[in-house]
Amino acid sequence: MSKNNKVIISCALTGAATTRQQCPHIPYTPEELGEEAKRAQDAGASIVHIHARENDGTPSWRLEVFEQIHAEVRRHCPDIIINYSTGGVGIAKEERIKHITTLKPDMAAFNMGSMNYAIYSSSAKKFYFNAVFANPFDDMQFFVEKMSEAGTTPEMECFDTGHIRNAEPLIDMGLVPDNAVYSLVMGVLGGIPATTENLIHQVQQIPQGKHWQVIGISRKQWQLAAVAVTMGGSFRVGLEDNFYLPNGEMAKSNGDCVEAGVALAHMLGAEISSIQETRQRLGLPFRN
Ligand code: KMH
Ligand code: ZN
Repeated sequence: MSKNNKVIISCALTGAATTRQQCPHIPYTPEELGEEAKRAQDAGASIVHIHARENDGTPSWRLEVFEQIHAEVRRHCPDIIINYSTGGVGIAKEERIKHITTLKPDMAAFNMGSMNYAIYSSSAKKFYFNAVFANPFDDMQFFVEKMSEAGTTPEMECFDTGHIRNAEPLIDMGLVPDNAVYSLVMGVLGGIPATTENLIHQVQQIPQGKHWQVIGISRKQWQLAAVAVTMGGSFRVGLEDNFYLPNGEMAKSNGDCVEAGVALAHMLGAEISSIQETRQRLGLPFRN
């Protein structure tokens, strides 16, 4: 594998939909997020993707909480690439963007279309979560314009094939910067299933030369990460998307998740991109 094609590992530290009843190691507070960012960085992650929570774990959009998170992550990890969530169900778009316009992070998740978004248990025969994740084009245009004003690079989260295509009109309008990253989210109920064939199909839809990563939900993440590495792509790990290590044990920290990702990439003969290398490759000079 050539040196300029090193694997970029992102780590999604916490998410918003899961709780410590499911995994006791999920970070909630700004202090915990700072410590977990450090564990992820020390293990080899160059990007951390972060949602805010209140101290009891409920999702938060309060600017004060994001400010505390920003300070804690920067205290532990002075130059790691910070990527904040903008995804929320039933939350006004202005609320979902104000931490971006204020804190101007390196990157932000840019959700590329509307969909059903559900978690279903076949043993309980019921949905644990069942919502419409609404991202109409007007809202997408609003989000990408606000990111552009903030100088924040969009990480385009594509949950299905149509979402990759949804980038086209926005690119045509000149709203998407050249260094925007394609994230292929796979395995959300309501989006594309997490299979190797589907990942190959998704990658074929991406314009030549664009950087991409796969975001596999649940334990399928490891198989998809391996396929991504062999195709020259990158991947995301972390407790937002998957609690389990390849051997089936629950991860005890985001550092464990990144460590397993690094081992997987090394096993396939790939090298891991450092923070500086990732900043250079994605055109993300240090700002704050
Ligand atoms: N939980 C991911 C599949 C966002 O944060 O804006 C979706 C996500 C979107 O990461
Ligand atoms: Zn997220």
